[in-house]
Amino acid sequence: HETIYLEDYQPPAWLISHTELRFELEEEQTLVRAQLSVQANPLVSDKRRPLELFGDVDMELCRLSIDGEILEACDYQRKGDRLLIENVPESFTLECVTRLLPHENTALEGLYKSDGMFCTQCEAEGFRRITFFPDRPDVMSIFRTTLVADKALYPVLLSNGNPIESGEDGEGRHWVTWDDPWPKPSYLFALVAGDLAMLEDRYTTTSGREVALRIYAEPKDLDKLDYAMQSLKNAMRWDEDVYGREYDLDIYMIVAVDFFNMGAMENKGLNIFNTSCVLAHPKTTTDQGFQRVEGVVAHEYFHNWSGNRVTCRDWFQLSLKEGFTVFRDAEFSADMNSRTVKRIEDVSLLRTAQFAEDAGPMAHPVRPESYMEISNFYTLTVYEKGAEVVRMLHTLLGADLFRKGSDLYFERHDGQAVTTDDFVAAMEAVSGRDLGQFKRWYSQAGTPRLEVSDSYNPETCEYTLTVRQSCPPSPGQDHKQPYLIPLNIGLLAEDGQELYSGMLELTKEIQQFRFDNIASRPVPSLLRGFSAPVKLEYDYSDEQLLMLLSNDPDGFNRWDAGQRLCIRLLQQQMQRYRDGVPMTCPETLVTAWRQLLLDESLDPAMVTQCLRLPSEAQLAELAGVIDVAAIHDAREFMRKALAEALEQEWLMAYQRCDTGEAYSPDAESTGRRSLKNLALAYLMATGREPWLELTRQQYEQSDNMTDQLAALSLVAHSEFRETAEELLQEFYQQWQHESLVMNQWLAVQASDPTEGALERVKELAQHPIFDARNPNKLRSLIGSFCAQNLSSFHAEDGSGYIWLADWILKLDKQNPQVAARLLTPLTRWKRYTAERGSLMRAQLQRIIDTNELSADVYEVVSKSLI
Ligand code: HT7
Ligand code: ZN
Repeated sequence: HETIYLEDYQPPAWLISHTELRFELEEEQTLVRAQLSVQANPLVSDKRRPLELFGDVDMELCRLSIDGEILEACDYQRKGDRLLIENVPESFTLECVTRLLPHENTALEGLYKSDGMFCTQCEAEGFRRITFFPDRPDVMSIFRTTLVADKALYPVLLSNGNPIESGEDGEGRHWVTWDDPWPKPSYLFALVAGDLAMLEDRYTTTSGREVALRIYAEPKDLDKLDYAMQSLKNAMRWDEDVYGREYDLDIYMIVAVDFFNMGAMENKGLNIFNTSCVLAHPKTTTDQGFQRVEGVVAHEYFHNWSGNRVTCRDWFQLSLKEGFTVFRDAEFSADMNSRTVKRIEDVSLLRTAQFAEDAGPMAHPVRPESYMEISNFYTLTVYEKGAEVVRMLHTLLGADLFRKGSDLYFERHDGQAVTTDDFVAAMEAVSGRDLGQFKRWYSQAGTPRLEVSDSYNPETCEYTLTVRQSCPPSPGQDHKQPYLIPLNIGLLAEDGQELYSGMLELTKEIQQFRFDNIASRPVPSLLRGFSAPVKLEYDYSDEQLLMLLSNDPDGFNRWDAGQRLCIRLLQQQMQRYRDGVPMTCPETLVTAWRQLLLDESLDPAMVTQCLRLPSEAQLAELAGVIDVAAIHDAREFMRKALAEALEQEWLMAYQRCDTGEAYSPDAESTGRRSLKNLALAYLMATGREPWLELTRQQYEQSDNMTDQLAALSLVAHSEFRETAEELLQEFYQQWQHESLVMNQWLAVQASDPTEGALERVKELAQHPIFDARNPNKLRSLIGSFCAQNLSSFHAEDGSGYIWLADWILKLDKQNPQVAARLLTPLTRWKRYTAERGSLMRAQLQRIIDTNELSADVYEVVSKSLI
């Protein structure tokens, strides 16, 4: 398997001004005729470079011609996935006919079938499974596409842009031609053909363009499209208000498909969505599901500018579009809901999963330097850390200059394929700042560490903060240069009064900051709002953390103070567990939590965040050596202790939040439901029968999936095994025809940590509802077991590891992208205790010893074994 390097980038020698495609879609095969208008790139001086096209090794080439002259096999060379033609004229028409077998395409890249409908996925390199083409993002072309198919089976025929012509051929087949006036890279091409229902609405842009909004799905799901439509309209308005960006075509389409490798895809004018990210109905979708739909619909819409109008020069620049677009969608969601809660959720994900990635064998910079398979780099680092990098620019420049910078970036580069350096250059131009040091965030991997200490002189009233920054080595990068880090802080008096707030800019390895006229020793509130993606250490006392938890004006840091305290207490219990000493839950924590629970003036969504113990995954990320049993038992002990100590208060909170109002997915109702269900979870943690009854009652009486699923999962994970079986069976009977609800049913069971988990997931893999070709089903069963059920996956005998490796070997032949992603938990073997680590390593070795692994799986396994 070949490695591609950023430093080897060469501009394309040949450009394609226009691409005309004709698809003859049939049940047994699809014929694709592509006509490319090819011109030599005037900016490339070496005129002898051959025309380089990419095409999948297994794709059947039926005909190739230049200006009507058929090329014989000796006129070109096929080397792996490349096709080279030497001595071509300065400008010519290339015609190419390929034969595809979409019904056999289980990898879900290129043209494939999802539940009987044809659809495509071309990012990153799927277009080369459709036809031979310079399938690289810096070759942008104007596409015209004709789809021909049986009219009864596929009444709806869609592609990018606007429909310009259609007709019938008299033999039950019909055709539609679509024209997209905007030049685009091949990864943004899309088509859909199927028997689809549609929800239609309209939107008028600020400048008066009338846009038809159409969301397509299978007819049974037509009643689940309203929320996505409302989210789309909100996103369109927001992008006009906040970034001055308008939509640029007459139609915007979204299609929901059940077989999809990721969340959604921003194809120009024709987004294709995983059903899990677009369908929403109170009866079948949880609050979390509603929020995901809102966020993903906005994310894909925002790509129309950050990604489509201005795209990436090469795939090393992926974060140019993804980091920026995640930042944009996070700000949108923050504006639509609670800003602090959104920030807490995003930072929690970063601290658990992205920090773990940064510390693992696949660690890479936000702008990677090399890859074997680009699909492996659609990572939390590129997306979430990339968004944090953009957020830091926003923090350093302030909102106004940042907006000027983004305006300049879009104006300078509209219609171009550019780099992260171009993005930063626009920010430099508007601010007059040199951001050279800042760019290390793009080129250096690993999570920086900030060690903060302080001193106070009561005589001079001077307070000094000393900050030392460092960054651990990562693959291929032993030494890191200091970063430019915006550190937002506040200084609080003992009584909680704020004495100072502002931003410090760190540029050196060690730096001191002096604050004058500070009347008494303050408590520092550090890294407010998580102003940089770092690990910050400061030796807080328990009392200081409790003070910050009740008084910090920064909501994020109030939550963070509580989390720091819980983490410290949990780590102490883990040590007690290992020492064989009884665990304890300090009264100070109980008192602080009681205050939070009883204070009716607080936002229930914030209270929920504060009263949630750090997850097992986060405790694992923080551990030097991961001891799964100690983490699980210490956390369970604390959960039960807090449940029992505050039983009355949990019940009061439950009753207060159980308002009986009709379901609405708005932020306030969502917040109330989150506290209600958290309270119920703690009541269930006491193990007492009355709460089982209350949970069962909620299960039976709720009018929405949030409350029903919360109740189901609490019973299913409890020691009340008989009721668990009964409710799981009842739930299955009720929802067996709703595929997305069945995914939740699988996930609830796969994440059940009680005895016999592996046997249960093995049985579920045989259940008729499970379909191993569907990535959502695989993620619900295998993904949930390996990532959410740590004590079962890491069973002492290694049985969880063997089960996962068996699946990887099977899936690699079928869907390499999904196989490589599911593999992640095994790659972290170095972090675990020696016995577990060697059992995990043995399974990685077993996988790599197998012949003919895909590049996707080979890259992940080989890098993990180094
Ligand atoms: N830009 C989209 C990426 C994507 C993708 C990548 C690899 C394989 C399948 C895929 N489906 C979608 C998603 C996004 O960030 O908007
Ligand atoms: Zn994206």
